Amino acid sequence: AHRENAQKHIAVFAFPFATHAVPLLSLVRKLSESVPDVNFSFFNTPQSNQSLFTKGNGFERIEPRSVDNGLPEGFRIGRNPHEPVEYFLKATPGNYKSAVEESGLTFDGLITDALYWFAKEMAEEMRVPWVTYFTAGPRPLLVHVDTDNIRSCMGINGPEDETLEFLPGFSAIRSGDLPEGTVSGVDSPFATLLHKMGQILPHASAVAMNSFEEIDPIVVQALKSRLPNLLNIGPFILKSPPPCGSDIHGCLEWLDQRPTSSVAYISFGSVITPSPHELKALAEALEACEFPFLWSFRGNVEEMLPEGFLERTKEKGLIVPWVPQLTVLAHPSVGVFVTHCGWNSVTESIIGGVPMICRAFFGEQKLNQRTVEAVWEFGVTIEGGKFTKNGTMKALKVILSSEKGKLMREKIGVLKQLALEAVDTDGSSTANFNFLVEFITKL
Ligand code: U2F
Repeated sequence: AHRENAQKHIAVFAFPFATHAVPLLSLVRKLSESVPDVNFSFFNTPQSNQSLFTKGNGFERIEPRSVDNGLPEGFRIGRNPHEPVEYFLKATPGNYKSAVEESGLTFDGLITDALYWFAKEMAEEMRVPWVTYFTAGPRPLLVHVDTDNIRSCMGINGPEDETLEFLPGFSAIRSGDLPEGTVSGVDSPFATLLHKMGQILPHASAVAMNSFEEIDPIVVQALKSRLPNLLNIGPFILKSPPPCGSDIHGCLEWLDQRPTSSVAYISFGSVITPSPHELKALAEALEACEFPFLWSFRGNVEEMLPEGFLERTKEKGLIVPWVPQLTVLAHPSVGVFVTHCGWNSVTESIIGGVPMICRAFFGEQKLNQRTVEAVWEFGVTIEGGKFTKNGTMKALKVILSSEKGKLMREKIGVLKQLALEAVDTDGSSTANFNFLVEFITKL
């Protein structure tokens, strides 16, 4: 699709939920800085685009364009955070097809969230290359690419404690740690989406991912043998931090006044709020032990936390609706991250060198949790998988005041160093990113 003397134009398809569109836009921003003669159309829901494109500069030559979100008229968000995703998937890929048609543009390339397996066929119709971006880590990607193999070795709905000895680097991973939809709940729309994605990704022109090769060498090697054009280009937040990191709630100043490695930082990402029961248990544990805490809390604090909790803990705790997480985790006062193990959070914890207390909820979070605990050994899974007062206190003590905790900090420090080296001038992620730039330049 080469056109002489005309600017090239690339279509980008974002997935508008959780922390998918943010890293994709960061990648596109960085590409637009590196390949100056290319325009990008960023196809996404109006809601997601609105939050992404109001936050600052650096967006020249990136045009936000709307796709239908598939929601029925008058839809109101209820308790189930997955409901809008299900509606959206019903409207996909039709919504992207009509948005591309309506734009009236001719494109020279397609970059999409890796979830969009249908983009392969669209790229073929458009006669352009298809580059995908996988926003989580290498382990879930290997699971998705090898789903048929895993199913034939383990069967469907088998015992949860069987380990995956047959998959490179997976001997400590149990069936129950796999993303739902791999060997149970295999008929759900999202499971089908991931399964198809795994089958089609080997045929993409390139699979970029927000990770670095040294993070998990055996798994990355296995992936490379299945995905010929795998490009680990992360942690991308180090290359292109999102322009929304201001500290309006004064967290950094508050952290400045706490001792080194003493603070528990708590956040459950952009989708999940734990049940009232678990929130109560977590709050009680924080109140009962001596450690200071910083909590990024979505929702009404007064209603959702125990009565009087705010007042009683005001000396040692700070609860705010949003923190600049990357900077917070890099602050020397933070000693532990209580996390749901979303990939961005795990990565940012590694960059900060902060051990984790893991309470995974859905998707690939359990796999991340198990990897943190049993492969990398710089974190613990909360006892019984859910917050209880005692279990939480125990985990906080292990990490913040035991020799084991110190060792975990040393171990995560090693990976932090490797992450920094990967994005350095002669690092592996830089080389992979340059390869991608060259690929886009030649379109
Ligand atoms: C989904 O994950 P989430 O969006 O729930 O969580 P993360 O991947 O951990 O990303 C949360 C991001 O929000 C930022 C934080 C992360 O970059 O720095 N943030 C912040 O800046 N301030 C706050 O107060 C709170 C959060 C999904 F659930 C996961 O399973 C996937 O791994 C993930 C990526 O695909 O998407």
